[in-house]
Amino acid sequence: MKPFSVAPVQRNRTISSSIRRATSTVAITLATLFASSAATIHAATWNTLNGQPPLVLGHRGASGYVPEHTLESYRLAIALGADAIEPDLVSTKDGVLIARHEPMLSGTTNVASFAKFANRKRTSVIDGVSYTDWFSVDFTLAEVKELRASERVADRNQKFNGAFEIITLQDVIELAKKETIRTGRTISIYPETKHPTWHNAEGKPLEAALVSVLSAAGWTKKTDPVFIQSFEISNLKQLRGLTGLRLVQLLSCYDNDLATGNCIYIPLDADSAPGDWIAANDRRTYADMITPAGMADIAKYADGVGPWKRQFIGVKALAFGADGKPADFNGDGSIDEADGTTIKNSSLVANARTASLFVHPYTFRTDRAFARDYAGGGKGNASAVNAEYRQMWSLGVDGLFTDFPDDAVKSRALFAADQVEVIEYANSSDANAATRFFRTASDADIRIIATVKGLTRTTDSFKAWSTVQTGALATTAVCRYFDSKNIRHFYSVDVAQCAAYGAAGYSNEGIAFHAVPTTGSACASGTLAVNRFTRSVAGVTDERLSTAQALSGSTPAYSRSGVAFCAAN
Ligand SMILES: [Ca+2]
Ligand SMILES: [Ca+2]
Repeated sequence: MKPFSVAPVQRNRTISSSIRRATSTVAITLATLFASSAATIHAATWNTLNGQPPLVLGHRGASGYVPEHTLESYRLAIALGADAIEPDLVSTKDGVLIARHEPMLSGTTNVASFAKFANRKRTSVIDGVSYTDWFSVDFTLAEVKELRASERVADRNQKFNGAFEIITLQDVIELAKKETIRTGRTISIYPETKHPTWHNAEGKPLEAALVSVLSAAGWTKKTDPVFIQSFEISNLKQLRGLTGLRLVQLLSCYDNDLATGNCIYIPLDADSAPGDWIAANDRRTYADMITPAGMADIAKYADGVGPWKRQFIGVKALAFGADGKPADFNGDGSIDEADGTTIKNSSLVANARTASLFVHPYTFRTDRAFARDYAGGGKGNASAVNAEYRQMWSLGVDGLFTDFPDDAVKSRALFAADQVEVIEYANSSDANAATRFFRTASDADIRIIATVKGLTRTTDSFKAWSTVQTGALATTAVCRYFDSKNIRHFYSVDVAQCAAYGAAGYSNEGIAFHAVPTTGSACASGTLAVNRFTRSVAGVTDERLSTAQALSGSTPAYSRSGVAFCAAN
């Protein structure tokens, strides 16, 4: 991982992706179903350490939307459904713990614009790396309060730069307590001690100050809504002697090796090893800590681990050049994770579980490029975002750090119900709204994203089950075929029609989702009718599916031809 940098990111939720809805002579009939019988509605059982749903941890708040580590970022994370908010902690000159990701202040504040602070700039070495910057330990809290926060990532929202204050750990605690009362949900805080060895060298140790503030808040034991995390080891062992609160050992590596899908560990590298090991010239790395023996050692002083996701799910290139190096598989001009597919590259999760340690991986970002096996990949692709979360829920992680808590919360809810959301998009430039697109969590195609522009999400959406529901809610598989020439997809619940698509040369992309078949005219309790509408335009039958009873405003008009299937309500 890269503790001080975040790669350029871009967020584009509304036009991210879409699938051309059937514009064909689809004859959806319900004569042939893939239904089975017996049993009841299936819902996910959580494969977590305590059997509870995994926690959504607001990484630096809701840092995908507003500047990180501000009161506004934390408040937004809570509003978006996060279970915990994460203040990274560094010290001021007067020993107050403030929420910043690193002691260097120039990356996320306007400190460089203050002439009176110009002479505070200096060089300091942290975990073996030299930085020339303004450091938090050289500023009193009163001086820090003169600064304003700014967005770290160039491609994220810049409009709040200069608007928000730098806040203290105490501010975060007060917010969490107030919001716990207001929302009726337990809002936990997840403080991280940043660079404890460096803080010690600067004469500003973090541990006693942290425990003092948390104890004053009434938080001292494992059942209290606090997790304390650190990339170092000795300070966690020290904290174990100072508090009964839950402790989390963070883990990391230098980078993902796209050629192999393995995490790269380099001795004495700031990303590959704890800072206290680097300071002691100890050549072990985090690779030594993710083994069964390493996890057993961690369990002696900590309650869980916080690994980088690439330490157990790597991304391996799908194509290689003549030089044997990863190639630009998707042809977008750069070589990155979007040119690869995910592979399991270690037994980290199982090893942690064996040692009774919970696993809270980081960091999940909607506005990053995704590997191809995440629903075809694509930056900001809603289906890929959901697919990555689903992989984590399936693996049984106990929580995860995300910059976009709303996306994780939504994915968790769908996974719990074993459902996928089906959303309709419309081509806004089409006055007749003739071009409609549905997208599900299992749909994806980067070719579509590159080709189709100007789409807006409509209000029409429903939920379908990703796996077969048995018993009273027996489901039918909805097949999906792709026409690469006209960039469109065809869906059908009719086996014969699905076969006809294949015969017509369309590519079979598998089962799109499972829906509940209609039996008679009404949908079963707990389900929602998805109606089928058709019209003829220039001799071609244009079909739409909608939860509406009628479609208006189009010329020629659509006529309803019955219920296509029942979806989850
Ligand atoms: Ca952190
Ligand atoms: Ca590429």
